[in-house]
Amino acid sequence: MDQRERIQAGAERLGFSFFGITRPAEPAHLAVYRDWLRAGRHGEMAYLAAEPAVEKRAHPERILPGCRSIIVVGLRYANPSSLPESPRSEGPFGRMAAYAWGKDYHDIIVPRLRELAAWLEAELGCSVAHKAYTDTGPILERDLAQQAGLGWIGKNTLLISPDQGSCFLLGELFLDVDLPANTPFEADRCGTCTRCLDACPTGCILPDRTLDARRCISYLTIENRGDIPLELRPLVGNWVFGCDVCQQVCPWNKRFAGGPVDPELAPRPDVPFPGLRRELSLTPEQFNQKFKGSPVKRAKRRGYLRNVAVALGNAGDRAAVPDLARTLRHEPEALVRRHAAWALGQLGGRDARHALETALPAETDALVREEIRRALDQGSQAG
Ligand code: B12
Ligand code: SF4
Ligand code: SF4
Repeated sequence: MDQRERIQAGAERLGFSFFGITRPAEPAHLAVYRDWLRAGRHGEMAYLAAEPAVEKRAHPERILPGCRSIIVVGLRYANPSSLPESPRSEGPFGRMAAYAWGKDYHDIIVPRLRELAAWLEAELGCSVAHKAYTDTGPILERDLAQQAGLGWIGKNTLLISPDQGSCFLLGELFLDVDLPANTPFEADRCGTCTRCLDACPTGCILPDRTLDARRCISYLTIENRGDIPLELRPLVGNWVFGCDVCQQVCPWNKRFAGGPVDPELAPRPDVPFPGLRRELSLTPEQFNQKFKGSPVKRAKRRGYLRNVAVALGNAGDRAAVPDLARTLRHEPEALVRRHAAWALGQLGGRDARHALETALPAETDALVREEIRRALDQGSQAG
C-alpha cells in the first residue's frame, strides 16, 4: 500500500465513504461566489458575506498557518430515494431532509477528523498541526472537494460523486504536511439533463450552478428566522426541515439508492415523515427531547412549528383545523401564530373561519392580527 492508500484505509475505518487530497490554493470559482454575494442571493446568511470570512475563502492557507495539504472526506447519509413517497400512518405528514434523519453531522464528522489527524501523526511519526471543519468555517467546501477529485458540481449546485451520487456531507482536514494530491475532477457528467431545474418547487436553481438561496426551501425552513414570504408558502409543500427534491430526481442518486449509510445518520423513528398534527403540539420540552443531538435544533422550536403550520396549510386536510385553532389561541410564539392563521385561511371552511374570527379580538400582536384579517379576506374571496 502506498501512503495515499494507507490514509484512505484509515479514513474508511472511521466511516468516511470517500476521501481525496488537495493543496491550498485560490478556489477556481471564487468569482462565482463574489458575484453571488453581490446579487444578495445569500439572503440573511450574513456570515457568508462578512469580509474577513470572504478573504479566508480566497486564501485557504490562512485557515491554518503553514498549511500544505487538505484532506476532503465524504460521509454518506440515507438516500431519500430509498424510502417510499409516503408513510403508512394516517393523517397529514411532513417531509424532512434526509441529512437530518439521524444525529447532527457536525458532532460526527469533526471528532472523526480529529481521530484521523491523530492516526496520521502515528503513521508519519511526527506531530501534525491540523484544523477540522464541516460546514463550520469560511471554506468553499464543494470547490475544495472538486479540486480533491471527489466529483463535479452538478446543475443543482451539489457535489456529485460518479460512484456515490450526492447524498453525503463533506468535511475537511487542513494539515501542515505534504501529502500526495489528487487530480481535480474536471468532467461535467450532467450532460443535457435538466431534471433538477425542472423539478425544483420554487424555481430557485440558476443557470450558473448557483441558486437563489432566498427562494430555496432549505433556506426558508432552516436558515430563515422570520416569516416565510407569502408567495412562497404554497410552494414549500410538506417540507418541514430542508428539502431533497433536486437530489431525489437526480439520476446519479437513483443509481446509488440503497447504498450503505453511516449508522449515526440512519433515520430515527418518525423523523422522515413526521405526523403534522402531533408535531404542532410539541411543547418546548418535547421539542428539545425529540430533537436532542439532531440538526433540527438549528431551526429552533418556533422555526420548526412555523414550518409545520405551513405544511398543514398546504396539506388540504380540514381535520387539522382544531389543531391550528388551538395554536392560534394558545401558542406563545407570534411567528407560529401568524403561520397558523395563514394555514387556517388556506384550509378554509366554516370551522376555520370561526377559529379566525374568535381569535381576532383576543390577539394582542399587530402582525398576527394582520395575518388573521388577510386569512379571513382570503376565505371570503374563496366564498
Ligand atoms: C450556504 C449553504 C447553503 C445555502 C445555499 C446553498 C447554495 N447552493 O449556495 C442553503 C441553505 C440553501 C443550503 C442548502 C442545502 N445544503 Co448547504 N451549505 C451551505 C454552505 C454553508 C455554503 C455554500 C456556499 O458558499 N454557497 C455559495 C455558492 C456560490 O457557493 P457553492 O455552493 O460552494 O458553489 C461553488 C460552486 O458552485 C462553484 N462553481 C460554480 N460554477 C462552477 C462550474 C464548475 C465547472 C465548477 C467545478 C465549479 C463551479 O463556485 C461556487 C463558489 O466556489 C456549505 C458549506 C460550505 N462551507 O461550503 C453547505 C453545503 C453546500 N450544504 C450541503 C447540503 C447537504 C445542503 C442541502 C442538501 C441540505 C438539505 N437537504 O436541505 C441543501 C441543498 C440545496 C442545494 N441544491 O444546494 C452540503 C453539500 C454536500 C454536497 N454533496 O454538495 C455542504 C457542503 C455542507 C457540508 N459540509 O456537507 N446550503
Ligand atoms: S433544495 Fe429544494 S428548493 Fe432548494 S434548490 Fe433543491 S429542489 Fe429547489
Ligand atoms: S438532475 Fe441532472 S442536471 Fe441536475 S444535477 Fe443531477 S444530473 Fe445534473
